[in-house]
Amino acid sequence: MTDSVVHYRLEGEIGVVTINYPPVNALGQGVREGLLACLAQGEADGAAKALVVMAEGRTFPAGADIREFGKPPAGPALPDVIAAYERSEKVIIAAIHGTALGGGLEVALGCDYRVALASAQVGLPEVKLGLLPGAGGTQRLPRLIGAEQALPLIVSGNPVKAPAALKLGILDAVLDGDLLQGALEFARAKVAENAPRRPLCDASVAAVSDTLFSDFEQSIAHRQRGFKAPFACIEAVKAAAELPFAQGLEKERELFLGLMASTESKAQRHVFFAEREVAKVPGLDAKTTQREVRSVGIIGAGTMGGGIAMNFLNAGIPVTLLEVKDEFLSRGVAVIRANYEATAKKGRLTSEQVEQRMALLTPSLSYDDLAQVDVVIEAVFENMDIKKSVFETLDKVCKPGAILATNTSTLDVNEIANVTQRPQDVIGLHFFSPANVMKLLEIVRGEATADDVIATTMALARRIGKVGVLVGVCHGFVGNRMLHRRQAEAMALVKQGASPQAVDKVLFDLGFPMGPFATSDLAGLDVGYRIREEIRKDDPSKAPRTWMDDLVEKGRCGQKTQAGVFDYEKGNRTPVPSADVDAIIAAYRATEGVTPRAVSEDEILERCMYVMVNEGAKILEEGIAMRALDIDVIWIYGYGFPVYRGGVMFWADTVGLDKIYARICELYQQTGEEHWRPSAYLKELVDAGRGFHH
Ligand code: TC6
Repeated sequence: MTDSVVHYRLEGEIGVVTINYPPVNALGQGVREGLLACLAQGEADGAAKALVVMAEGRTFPAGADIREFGKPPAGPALPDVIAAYERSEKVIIAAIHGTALGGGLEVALGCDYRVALASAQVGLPEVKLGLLPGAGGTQRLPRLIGAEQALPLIVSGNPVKAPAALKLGILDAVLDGDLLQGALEFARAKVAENAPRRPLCDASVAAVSDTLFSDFEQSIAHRQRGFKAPFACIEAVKAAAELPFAQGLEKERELFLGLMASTESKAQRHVFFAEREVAKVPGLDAKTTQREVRSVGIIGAGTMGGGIAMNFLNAGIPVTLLEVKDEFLSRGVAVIRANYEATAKKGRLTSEQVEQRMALLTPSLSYDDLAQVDVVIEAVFENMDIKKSVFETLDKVCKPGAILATNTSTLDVNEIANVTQRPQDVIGLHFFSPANVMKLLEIVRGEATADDVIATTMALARRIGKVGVLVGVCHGFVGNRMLHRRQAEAMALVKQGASPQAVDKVLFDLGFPMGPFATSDLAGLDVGYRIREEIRKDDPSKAPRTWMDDLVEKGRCGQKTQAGVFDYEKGNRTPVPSADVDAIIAAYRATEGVTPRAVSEDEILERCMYVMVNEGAKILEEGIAMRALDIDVIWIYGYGFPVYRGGVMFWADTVGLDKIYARICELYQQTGEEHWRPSAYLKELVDAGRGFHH
């Protein structure tokens, strides 16, 4: 095994250690063993005056092998491997290409010099897995570039490109052309000038201001609420600044082991793999052909259509944007331009890039302009009759093989597909608002949707920077179907006696960016009101009146009217509890004959969350989502569920499915409500003593 993953050879007077462990040369046990063995070979090789460490394939090691985490450790440990390189008598040069991340960069920090191709990136992203760089990174990087520069790199986990890393002092040279030749040349020059070894363990950290660490902690406190790792990273870098190297390493290890055992890190590691796993659709593989996508048509230039269009323009894909009236079209195009110009003002786009993107946009008032596009996405009003008529027209004008997608958030994709003569080409692409920002894309497979249409849209999602999750057809699909259950429970809790702010606080404290009612205020209360009014016209019993209807009828439509479930000061998005709303709710309770009671925080948490877990289990039972991890990814990227809790279903496993199931049964008995009918799949898991994620 050792022989196959790390090799040693002599190139003139330089010994070269090469790692070859696809796909990303992760520092698994075999690689660690190989690195030690090859170091010993290089040290013993009298002809080798210096050593170069590099990797074959895509990249210099992209980190420790995450698949080994949580398993019994198998030696040699990475910190020991790095220490051996650092102690070597020979000058060692790390030659980097691709992404030297985490343990990969830590290996390079154990070398005396670091060179990289201009296209390479380096970084310590462990914090994104709920960890810290636990192989000496928090001690060596501050010794190399100073604590002030090391802190943001370690705490954000964001990689830097080679030219920036050179400026920071992480790299000693940026190379063009062939990496091996460049690294050999660099090594020979070091040998010729008798360059010294430069072990970072012998260096000290440049002095820092007294308040550096406390200021930094304060600066991230709001953004990193609920996360453990960023704060542990700061503590570890502080140890580097204050303690001798060996003691600093001990502190780093202690913090690292604490994080490794934490639920937060387990959750973040689950999300890392889940995010990659969602792209793998059982039944489809590399052999499934894909249709070519060179252009896209979008119907509807409103907020949603415009946002969807921006995704494709950003990815360099031409868009034809269709509207029924010139006035709507001009407004939609102007909003897109204004969005880009606002980004340019913040320095995140050049004005040339703005123009390049706008040049890819063709506004149109005629369906005929969609005749040659490869994909059409309909983003018109959420009404079945309107959608059907759009698809009837698309069926007539679009070329054979064009993918016809609907952005519906609730309607039956099969019913829409069946108005065309080509239901195999129809699919749902459910973007989340704001569509140019939110990373989630629910890809809704209809009964007849062809495999290559699924494969093409999954790949297209990735191309436009979205996380695409394949789901089946049902009202609200996965995300909104679960959300509707939570919203109904939140409303019921208020009806029974909880205040809206108490409900919001519990979910905010769980880690959501905002509570359900603040979210409703942001979206606008009138949207749901109009839908409920439509339903009531047909059958009032299908949408019983709630206290939220009373708010809307009193002109409280949410943030846009500075009054919704909460009050808002002009220009301030902070929700403020409202005495008027309390009175409206009290009057509503009185009409409904409800005597308010005290509702505990535990009850709020259980009812709002367990109802989603039960619905999620039913969604799995019905095959609407393929795996629990798909639901987790949907909640993280579509609804701001805290990453450090791993998604709704992962969270449920950490609470214990037996506990959740027992409470669901109790609530079903008490209320008889359909949404509390326990999921058969959930029961099956509980009986088998398993979790959603085994
Ligand atoms: C660390 O280093 C701690 C050190 C202290 C120790 C004491 N391990 O993302 P892709 C797999 S913590 C195992 O699709 P890309 C990935 O699952 C680590 N597997 O490719 C996927 O497998 P699949 C710090 C890994 O080109 C395949 O490789 N490092 C690892 O879009 C391809 O991945 C990080 O956090 C790994 N470390 O992006 C870096 N990395 O094909 C994590 C990847 O079976 N990695 N795989 O699904 C990345 O950020 C990206 O993978 C990338 C490549 C930028 C390297």
